This record gives sequence, C-alpha cells and structure tokens, in this order.
Amino acid sequence: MRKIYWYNSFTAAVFAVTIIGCNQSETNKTTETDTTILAPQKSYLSQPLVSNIYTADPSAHVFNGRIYIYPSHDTATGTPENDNGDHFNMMDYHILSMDSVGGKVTDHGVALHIKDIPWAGRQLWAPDAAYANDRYYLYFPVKDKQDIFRMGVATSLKPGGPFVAEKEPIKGSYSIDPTVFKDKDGSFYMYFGGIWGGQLQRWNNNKYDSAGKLRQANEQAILPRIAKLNKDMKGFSGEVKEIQLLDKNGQLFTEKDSDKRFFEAAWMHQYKGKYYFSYSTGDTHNICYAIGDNPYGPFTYAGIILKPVDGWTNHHSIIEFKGKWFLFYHDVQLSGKTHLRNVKVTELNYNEDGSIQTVEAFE
Ligand code: FUB
Repeated sequence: MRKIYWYNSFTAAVFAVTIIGCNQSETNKTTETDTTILAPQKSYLSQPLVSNIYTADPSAHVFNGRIYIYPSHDTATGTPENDNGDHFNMMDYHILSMDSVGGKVTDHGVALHIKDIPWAGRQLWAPDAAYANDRYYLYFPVKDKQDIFRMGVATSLKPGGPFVAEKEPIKGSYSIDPTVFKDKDGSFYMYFGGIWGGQLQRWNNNKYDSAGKLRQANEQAILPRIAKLNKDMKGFSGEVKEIQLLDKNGQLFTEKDSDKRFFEAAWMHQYKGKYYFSYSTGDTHNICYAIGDNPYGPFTYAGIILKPVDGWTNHHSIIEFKGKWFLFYHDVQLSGKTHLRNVKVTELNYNEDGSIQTVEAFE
C-alpha cells in the first residue's frame, strides 16, 4: 500500500469527533490523537458489524451453521504512514461470529497474538480460516524477523479460537492475503499475493529479490498465486503457481489495466459449478471477479463486484448462507482513517447468466 490519501472528495469535510465505542485497551495503545474525519452527508449502504474494535479484511465462513468472520484487527499504534503500509501495524486477531446476518455479533476475544508466533516480526495482516481434520486452521500473513512477509498457520478445536501457531512459517510461502478454498473433491488450495506493501513484486519464479520492481505500464501485470495444501493443512503440496487472469479477448492484463488487474485480497467461491476468483485492484479500489472452470484457472475477467468504498483499501469475502449470498467488506466509516477500518456485510445477487450484480458502497 502507498499513496495514503482520501480518494473520496467528500471527506474534505472535516469533523473532529471522538472515536465511537473504541474499547479501553485499544485507546491505551493509541499514541496519535483520537480525533477523526467523518463524512456526515454520505449515506452508507450498510453499517459496521462491530464498533468496540476496528476490524478489516473480513474472511467469512459458515461453520456449524453459524457465520464466523476472520478479520484483521486494526490498531492505532501511532506508526507513521508510509508507502509500505507500515501504519497497518496489527498485533493480534479477534474472531467475530453471528447466527444470522443482522443478528447479534459476538467478539471471541484475542484469538492469536503476535507475541505467540515465534518467527513473527511485525504486521499481522489479512487472515483466513478453514476446517479439516476435526480442527480449525487460521492462516495469516506476517513479516518475519527479516521483514519479509510469510504465511503462518495456527490451529484450534474451536472456530472462535484461541489458536496456537506453528513454530515456523509455511515452507515456500510469501507475500500476503491468503485465502483457503475447499474444492468439491475435498482438496484445499491457498490463493495469495499482494503487490506494493504486500511484496509480491519481489517474487519471480518463487525466488526472492529484494530489489524486485513493480511493472511498467506496458508490461504484463503481476499475477496472483495458488498452492495446493497438504492433507495436514500446514504445508504446500508442490510448487506455488501463478494464476492467469485474462481479459475478454483471452489476453493477460498489462499493468496499465489497473482498474482490472490483480493487486491483493484474493477470494474464491463456486457458483453453479464455475469457479469465481475475486480480488482487489488496489490503487483503483475495485473488487473485481473472473470466472474459470477449475481451481487453477485461467480465469476470464467478468466485472466489478464492489465499487470503491470509503477508505483506500478494498477487501472482501463471499459466502452462501441459508440460500442467500453475502458480501463481506470493510470501509472507514467509524474512524475516517485508512488504517482503522470496520467490517460490514451486504447481500450479493447474481443475474440469470451467472454474472454478479455490482454493489455500490453508498446509497
Ligand atoms: O490489512 C492490511 C492490508 O490492507 C491487507 O492485507 C490488504 O488486503 C489491505 O486490505
């Protein structure tokens, strides 16, 4: 992440207000002022699911008939903003759950803290979770002690945690934003990657190059990654591969297709037998999707799921629950600050041809 600014012009209206419902422990950590910028005249499509803590990057799943949300836990640590996203300096995870959309939301408390991950350096970013082998797996990106993002895994017998982290990162893992998808045949795949602060530009052919650069406008855009998981869910079986995202003419996107090419925040779901790979376009702030016939793709671009939200980042997940589809996402309604976000949910609708009806974050 970089270019830290408000792209919504309405946020120019500045209102100094006290943070709403920020809990005491979070307030204690805050070294910057607790004043914020709000956009009072804007009507948001939906409201934050919780306001006792800041939450972002919601990965939703249905476990035991209940919706569990695995978000980042945004914290005001006072870390200065920079192009690498250092201000997203998260220390732990809290898992949320609810028995219905619109129902009471439970915060299960601290599920995993960075101090309990032996190899971790800093910045617990967007996690995901899966159920297999009679337990729950929490997958998370965090910078190691050399400041390189790797993926970790932690386990629990309960979907709400607490989770116990493995002592080493997943071998061969890198970059950010893991999402774990279970295919019809029971195989699990991890999709991952994020450019800019997510460091994906430093990885070519699965080799690290600290000098790795972003692509020029006419160069092929950097591609997201996939790896099949072992049966024990704690390692990759085989090589990390690139996923091809194609335009409607069957061509790979170039970097200048920045409103459609992959940036970060992958998600995978199935609808009527097709595989829907969705992702954020980052600096152009869309959540887009592309459709394929198998977990590895290729995936053909199909449109925008979610238009830009209030805040710089856009990140989502999609689940089916009791016959309806739901889109989980975040914005900065509560804080007005790009690194202090709040998760939300809204219904998602498909057209007859399998295309998704675009969601506008504002009414
Ligand atoms: O929360 C930190 C980062 O911001 C995530 O990893 C990205 O997807 C973006 O939402």
